[in-house]
Amino acid sequence: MANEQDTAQHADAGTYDFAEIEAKWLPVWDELEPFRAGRPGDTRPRKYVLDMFPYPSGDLHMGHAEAFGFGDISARYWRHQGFDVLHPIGWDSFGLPAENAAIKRGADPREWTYANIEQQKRSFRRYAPSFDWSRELHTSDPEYYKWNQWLFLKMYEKGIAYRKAGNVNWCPVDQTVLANEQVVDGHCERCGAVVTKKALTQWYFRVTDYADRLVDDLNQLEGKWPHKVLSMQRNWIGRSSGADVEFEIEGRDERVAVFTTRPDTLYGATFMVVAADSELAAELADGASEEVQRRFGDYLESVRAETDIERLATDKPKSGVFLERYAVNPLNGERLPIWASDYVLADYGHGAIMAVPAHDQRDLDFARAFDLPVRVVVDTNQPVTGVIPVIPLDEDGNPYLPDDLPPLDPASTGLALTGDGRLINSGPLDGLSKAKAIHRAVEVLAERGTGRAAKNYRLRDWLISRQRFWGTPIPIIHCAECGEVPVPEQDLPVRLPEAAGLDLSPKGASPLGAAEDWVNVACPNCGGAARRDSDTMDTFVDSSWYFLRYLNATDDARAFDPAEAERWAPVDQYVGGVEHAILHLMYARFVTKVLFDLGYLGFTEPFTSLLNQGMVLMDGSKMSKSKGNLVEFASELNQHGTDALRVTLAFAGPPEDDIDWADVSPVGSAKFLARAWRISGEVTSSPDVEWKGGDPALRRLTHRLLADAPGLAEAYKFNVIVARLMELVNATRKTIDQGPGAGDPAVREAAEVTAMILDLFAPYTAEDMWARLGYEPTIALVPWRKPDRALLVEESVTAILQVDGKVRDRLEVSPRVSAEELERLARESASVQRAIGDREVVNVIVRAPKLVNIATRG
Ligand code: ANZ
Ligand code: ZN
Repeated sequence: MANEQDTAQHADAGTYDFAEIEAKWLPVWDELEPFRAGRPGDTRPRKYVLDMFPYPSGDLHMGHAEAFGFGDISARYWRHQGFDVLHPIGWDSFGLPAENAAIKRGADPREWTYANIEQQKRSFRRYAPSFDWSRELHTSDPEYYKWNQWLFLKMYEKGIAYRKAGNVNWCPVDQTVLANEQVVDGHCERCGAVVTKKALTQWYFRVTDYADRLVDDLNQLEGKWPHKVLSMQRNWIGRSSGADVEFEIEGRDERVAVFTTRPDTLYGATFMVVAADSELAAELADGASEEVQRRFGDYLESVRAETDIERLATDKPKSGVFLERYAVNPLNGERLPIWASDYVLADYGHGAIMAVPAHDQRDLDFARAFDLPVRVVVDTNQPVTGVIPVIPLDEDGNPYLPDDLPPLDPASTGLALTGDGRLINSGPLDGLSKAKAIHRAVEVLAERGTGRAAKNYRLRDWLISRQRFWGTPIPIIHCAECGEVPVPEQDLPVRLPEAAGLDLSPKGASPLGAAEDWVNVACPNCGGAARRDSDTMDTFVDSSWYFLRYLNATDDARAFDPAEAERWAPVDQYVGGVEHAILHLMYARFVTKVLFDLGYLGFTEPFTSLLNQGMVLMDGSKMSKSKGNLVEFASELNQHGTDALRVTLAFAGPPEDDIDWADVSPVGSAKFLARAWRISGEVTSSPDVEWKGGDPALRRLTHRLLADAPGLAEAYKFNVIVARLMELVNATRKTIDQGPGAGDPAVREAAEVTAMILDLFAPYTAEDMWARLGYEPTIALVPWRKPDRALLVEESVTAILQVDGKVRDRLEVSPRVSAEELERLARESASVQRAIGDREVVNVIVRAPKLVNIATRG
């Protein structure tokens, strides 16, 4: 690391002043616009590098600094690799937080939002990500949200957008509905309130029609998206395979279907359970005695008061009401009593289940609570090929032979048998394994016309309407005569009215409904008096396709240009927080598939590679004002400068890991930058110097970095590149001070390569170094130098192999050979083996790369 002495010794090289350098280069970049993508005639191959766009809730914070820093490393890297890189920026500027903040401060959400955008823009400018500013967009501009409305209408035409009444998630604090995805463990994602259910008519997008594709296409992303995100997406869609089984109900014409993943256990069904809050339960209760009707009514009321967390809690005692009705098992004709309970959910599968208490824990808990029969149909003590059964021991410690073992009894142990085994008590299924029995049961059901193979999904349709002001108005007009009438495309955008005069505070109905001048319109169809739909769209609609809008952000004739999409999209590198692992990514993937089906796109996945950065913490926890551990982006920037901040973030560790700001050293980064920068001022050789004569050791280091950095950058090992740059800078310093000196061509070469690679992390310093080395701006466009293969050949060192202190062999090895590797090589040496003979090795000392000494006895 640099020290005071360095500064003194090399005073002729100038003093590194980040503020001066920043002020010098910003205007130059503004003038030259080196980051403008897609200029006419540009024939470079293309890359699309995208950062998840920010939400303007105040100034940028350290999390932004990190995420946008990583995105910019990628963008700059590909530019040096000779690509025309599209790296745009915009704002996700609609949404509840802006509205709530506006309500709190009595301000207009519009003014509040745009003021924050301006603030963030100013900070971005200094931070200098290589954005193409000409494509800037704000989702709250009518020029943008017009196309949300267009997208909605396209989906409406196809039946993908639709309205239905149902029980929806309701946040009592924000007074608005929430999509399932916005309910986290039963709480509102935004404000943390416990989410309740409310019966409302709402707009939905039919994501469930795309469920299979949303799962299957994840295979395309394997290895390119974080594994964790892929599995979160899979779990969220929650596809399970099994069967729909139809049961006759005594005294009812229509059969009732249940979804089961275990049709093999049909002979073990001993009762049926319907969701207490389903229509079916109400209907079945209707036919029961008055006593039962009363008990059911009371029970239903208590179930409605429960949150989903309470309902699904496994540790809570089971509750339910026997409805005095019976179903008939389609395979064995058995009568099954029907119960209503809360543990079956109304909106999953068919809202009813066949209960198999011997093999399903929830059913077993229920059966034990209400004394219902338990019948084992899969003997998990009987071995099945490929499965090693757990063999218990008898009193004498001898293993039971599996054949001797009676099936375990869940009714007394309280533990359901979920494992594999042989079917028993199951007529035609007896003797089969679980997998075979599932298959056979489905065949039998199909033959009898009382069931079929089925898939089921946890995924629900996307609820997109919100009862709030600051969002995209839904382009539908409700007419008493004509019903739902889409706003004609030429009338788009449906602009938001002014906020002034409207009461924005949450009250369960959209504030837009009170904007009389706005809401009352003539029906586009019949001309009669009609009303606009007063709901606005979930802001995840805005962000589901914004990456396409960047391609021609100012085009007012269409949402995006399919030809440009063909040219640039899908996004090659997407960078953003893992908090968007489910919601945003799922919706963007869905909308991409919709646009593909509509013929606007030629691809089905929007983001080819995904990098999720970790969080920036302080003292081990998330930064927050209230905890008093907030590190302010602006003050860090003032104190250390953009480049030191960016280098610190990149150097802190793998980008996926969290960074604790307490553990890093922006001061150290600044010293490293100053050291690199000084070297560029000391170089005395001219730009046209012949490299060949330079110090070979330094040249080797330079070329090894040129060769390794691309692989490292593409594997997101940015911290390793920074470490290697530090190593190179130190070696260059040594060559100047203790070697051939500042005039050596290798010093110039190392300084130039340092500047070029440093541009990924410290663009100001790199640009200034480039100028000091005698070049014109901008360094961002300098092509990556080809490493000289001849310099990559590893030099080798001689390792001495000793046995009991006597030299027995010599080996040429890499200077970076590991101790393990060197020991292995030594033990493989024929001379060493001869020297050891049949003596016992008692100790091995390895001093890689130079020495191995093997001590023997015997
Ligand atoms: C009989 C059975 C026997 C089941 C057995 C499981 C084990 P996943 O994997 O989550 O899809 N189920 C079906 N609909 C339900 C609902 N609306 N509410 C609560 N539970 C429901 O789970 C499917 C299994 O969950 C189904 O398979 C059903 O129980 C239950 F040994 O049917 B099973
Ligand atoms: Zn009409």
